[in-house]
Amino acid sequence: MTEEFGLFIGGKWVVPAGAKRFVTKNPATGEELGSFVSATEKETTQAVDAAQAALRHWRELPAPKRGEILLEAAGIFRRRKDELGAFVSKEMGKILPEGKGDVQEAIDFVLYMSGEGRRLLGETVPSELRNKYCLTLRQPKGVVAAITPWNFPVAIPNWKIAAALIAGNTVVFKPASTTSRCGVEVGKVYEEAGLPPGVLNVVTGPGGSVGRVLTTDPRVKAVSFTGGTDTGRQVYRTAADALKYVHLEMGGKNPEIIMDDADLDLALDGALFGAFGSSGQRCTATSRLIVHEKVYDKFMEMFLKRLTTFKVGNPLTPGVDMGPVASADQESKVLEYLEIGKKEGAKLLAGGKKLKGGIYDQGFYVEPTVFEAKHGMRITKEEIFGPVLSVMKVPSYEEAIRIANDIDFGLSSSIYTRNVNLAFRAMDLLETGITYINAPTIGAEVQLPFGGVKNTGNGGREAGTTAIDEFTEIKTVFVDFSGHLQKAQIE
Ligand code: UN1
Repeated sequence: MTEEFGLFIGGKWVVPAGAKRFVTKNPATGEELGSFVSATEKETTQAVDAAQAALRHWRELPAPKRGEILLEAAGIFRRRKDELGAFVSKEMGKILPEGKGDVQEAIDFVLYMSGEGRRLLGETVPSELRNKYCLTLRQPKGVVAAITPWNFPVAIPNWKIAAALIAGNTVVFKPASTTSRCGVEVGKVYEEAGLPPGVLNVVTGPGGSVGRVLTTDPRVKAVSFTGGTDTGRQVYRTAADALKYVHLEMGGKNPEIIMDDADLDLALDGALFGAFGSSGQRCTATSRLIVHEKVYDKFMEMFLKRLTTFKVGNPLTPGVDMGPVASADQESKVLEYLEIGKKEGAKLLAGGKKLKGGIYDQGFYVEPTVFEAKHGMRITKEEIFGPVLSVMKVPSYEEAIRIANDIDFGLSSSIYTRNVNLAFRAMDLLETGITYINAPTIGAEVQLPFGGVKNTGNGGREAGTTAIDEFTEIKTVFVDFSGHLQKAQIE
């Protein structure tokens, strides 16, 4: 019997009368993982009511006390790491070490934010007048919405939730429908940690109803969204009418450049992990490999040889390198791109098909695929979000940088070279929010800002020192203790 879950509103798990339901399924086996309420606009509004009602008390609780609750939550995530990691793997298909890594990333960030409760730094700045202080404070925005994707179903919600909470906001969290079980479990962790009722609300259901309320209700002051570019644009447009602050984290088409002086073994490990980790379903995934012509043949021979021992299978089975893609929708999108690649004349070097037979018939398994492509083909420009890598040969460093940048996205990039001058120039030249030197395009750490330029985002950065910027208003305060009227600017 599939376990049934409610909505977490005002500190209670509620099941509205006559609620419609949907189930999530393991993309490796088809096993059902839970049945969830498909929330309507009415219930989403109730969640906003609860968040609004909880705001005053929560924002007035001293930030270090809020931090103690986050510390508690981090401990619970740690205690439940293996179990939650398995939920991640079962619900979206990444292999177990990566499922646990997803939870670890949440733990890291929640811990980091719990300490932030003792900082939340403002500034003190000199005044142009005597006996006057000028300073800034950080204040919460109010009720904020967290709309999150299925590819990091524990980490990404926590990037938003923990940063919002430490700054004194209350949250309505809408997990991706595909990974509602992980979303509900995140809610349960905060409930167990002792978060007061209404401070975090979890609303499962479709973007149509839940997303509409979160982007239009005037009480929601900020919307933090991670997901596809089309949906992100729609969120931005809708929320613009109510002048909400919107933070968007969207797609990528991330290049790994391999120069002729690179350590090829290192570059190979990086390319495999970057391209096929989480079945390529990371915003940061390596989807383009740009290889210097002098090492191209040698590198590709090494790459294709390694790929023959690369194991695709059930993500819970030890030793498996890659699981299925996350859903039927993902599978059809990826398969469509495989056809597009073949039609536009890219040369298939490996993979290229849906996997069939045995356990593969129970799930959405696609072969790790490598195309030799020409820059400009659709497969080199559009985000596929699957295990599909386009490889391009270049004659020079300049051409590598040009191709890397000739793209609408700008999240992550990487270059393998031993030449320190080229590496440092690349840090400046590569048009992405994140650049790696001699490391793959994936694997950002939470204490550093995360985000991208171009169509990847709209200017903000999550995580790192910037994490709380998206969830705080800066209040400027002037304190005049001179006892008489002093006029700035006027002599
Ligand atoms: C994402 O794919 O949206 O840098 C997030 C990484 C991870 C986060 C990815 N730490 O690959």
